[in-house]
Amino acid sequence: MEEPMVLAANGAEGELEVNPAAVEILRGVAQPVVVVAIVGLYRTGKSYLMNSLARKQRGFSLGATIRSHTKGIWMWCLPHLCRAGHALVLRDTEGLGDVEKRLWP
Ligand SMILES: Nc1nc2c(ncn2[C@@H]2O[C@H](COP(=O)(O)OP(=O)(O)O)[C@@H](O)[C@H]2O)c(=O)[nH]1
Ligand SMILES: [Mg+2]
Repeated sequence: MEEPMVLAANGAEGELEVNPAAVEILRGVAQPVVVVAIVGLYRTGKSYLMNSLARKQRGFSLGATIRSHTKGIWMWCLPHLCRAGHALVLRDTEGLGDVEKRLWP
């Protein structure tokens, strides 16, 4: 994948919707997979760390303001950088503690 894509996000009614295109990509990975996922408070450098693990300057979108930036669950499938023949699946998640996020529809 050239860049990350959304794996799951809230739909109009607040329910979690899975992106079928992302599932297709995961189904197509034939190599053994190493998955690294991150969760935590928003604006704590999660997306930045995930880009660093991919050794990329860009990728998962970074927040430039105090607002929560990443929405839903994102994924990025790459060749593993040090384990030959393995795929690396990075998962970046929406930060916890966003005061603008509604808890109910
Ligand atoms: N200088 C520096 N900036 C960082 C670091 N980690 C994150 N940032 C910056 O902090 C802001 C929030 O980071 P982000 O990864 O979007 O946080 P997230 O909401 O947890 O995903 C962005 O502007 C990042 O560039 C770090 O280790 N060093
Ligand atoms: Mg983020």
